[in-house]
Amino acid sequence: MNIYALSSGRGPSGIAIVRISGKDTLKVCKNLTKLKEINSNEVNYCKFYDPKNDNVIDPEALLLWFPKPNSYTGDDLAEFQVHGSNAVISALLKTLSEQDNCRLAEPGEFTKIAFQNDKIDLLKAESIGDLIHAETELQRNQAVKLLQGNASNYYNDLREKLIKSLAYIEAKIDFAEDDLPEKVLKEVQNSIMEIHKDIQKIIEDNKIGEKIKDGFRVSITGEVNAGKSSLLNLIAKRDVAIVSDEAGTTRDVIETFLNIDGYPVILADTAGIRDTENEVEKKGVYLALGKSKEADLNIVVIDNSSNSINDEVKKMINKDTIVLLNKADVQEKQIHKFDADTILASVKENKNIDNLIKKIKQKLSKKFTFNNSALITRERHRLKLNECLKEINNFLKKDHNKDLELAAEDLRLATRHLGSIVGKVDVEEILGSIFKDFCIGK
Ligand SMILES: Nc1nc2c(ncn2[C@@H]2O[C@H](COP(=O)(O)OP(=O)(O)O)[C@@H](O)[C@H]2O)c(=O)[nH]1
Ligand SMILES: [Mg+2]
Repeated sequence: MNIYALSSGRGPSGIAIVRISGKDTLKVCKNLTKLKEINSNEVNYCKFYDPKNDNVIDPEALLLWFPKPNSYTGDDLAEFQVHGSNAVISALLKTLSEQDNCRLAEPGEFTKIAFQNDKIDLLKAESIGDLIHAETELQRNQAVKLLQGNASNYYNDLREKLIKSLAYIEAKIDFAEDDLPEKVLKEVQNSIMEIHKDIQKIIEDNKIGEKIKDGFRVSITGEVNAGKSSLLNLIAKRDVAIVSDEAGTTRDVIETFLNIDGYPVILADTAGIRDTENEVEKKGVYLALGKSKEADLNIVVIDNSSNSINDEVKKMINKDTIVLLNKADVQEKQIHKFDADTILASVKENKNIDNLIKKIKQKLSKKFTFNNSALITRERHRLKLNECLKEINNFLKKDHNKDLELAAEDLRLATRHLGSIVGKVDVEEILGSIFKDFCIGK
């Protein structure tokens, strides 16, 4: 079967790219362009026709032809660059659908085939997905590093060390009678303990890789009518939340994804904290407290022009929070003091909000070390590493003079878990879940 899809975004655009991959690619190309000769790995200037009736679909187009195995998928592959109108794209896709053995690709199918043809490993496949979805500089940088293979190399090295240790142990089992020096076993144990330490270190990374991929959670909480929703709208540069001088307007949690100076942030506006008899608002307050608990950073907004502060809100303030004393346009003197980073500002007049943004970045970068080598970017990796650690622990607990064979099995399982991160073994079950998040055409 040959697969095809629009690989660029939906039109209208200057140029659209349609891809086809499979063993009949060249035949289809010739059929649609009427070219006798198609040069590989070169730009072929051409027209696209509907071979059914010889109607021209696009009179000025380009065709790139990559014979296997030197293509993205590892199979024969071609890319058509046509004018990016919806009508041209539709006509071309329809014509392709009428060719023998051609069907529309599933999401991520080109990349899945690349993986199956050993062009890329699983981590690379995932990082291609991350690069396509990257919205901020941090996300792009992380995806680029993964795509260049730094995590793959790291895991492969660890895995090879495990395999080497396993080989020694197997030799010891097979040649029990012979004189393998005692110190070999000791060395194996030391090496495994090193690996254990390395993996432990990767796991204790404060989830930085996942945070960069999915966004840091920043929650806006505080008193009613303090200007929380106004703040969200100002930072988001659009009206996401309803602003009103009626207290208790916001009840649901309103989240918006933002690029704050390169940092991917999911900013949440929540209901103001106060005692209320209204059932719906009560639920809102409950949700707000939950959000602030799970947030990576809390911004507590307080009306600087009001004299008293709600006790519940006071309790939310600590060294990890940022206090935004709002409405400085009404009261320019700071009348409340806190043992926390405090910014006196006016959302209404957009005064000092730039300092709030700086503070948000500062707090996040202090809490999370951006050491540029995040290795875990998905829960999948974390699960596998934990399983690997479990097996290593089982190995280390055993009496190697007695239970060497059972211990070897622990190591084998540990190796398998580590390998499945990169995609060395047992991958079928995880394939589906990885590639389904891709777009069609990639
Ligand atoms: N004077 C002044 N009013 C503000 C400021 N920020 C928000 N407000 C007003 O305060 C009221 C409550 O704002 P809102 O954003 O809905 O507060 P929330 O209940 O905390 O979400 C609205 O009438 C806003 O226009 C500010 O910096 N200065
Ligand atoms: Mg509100």
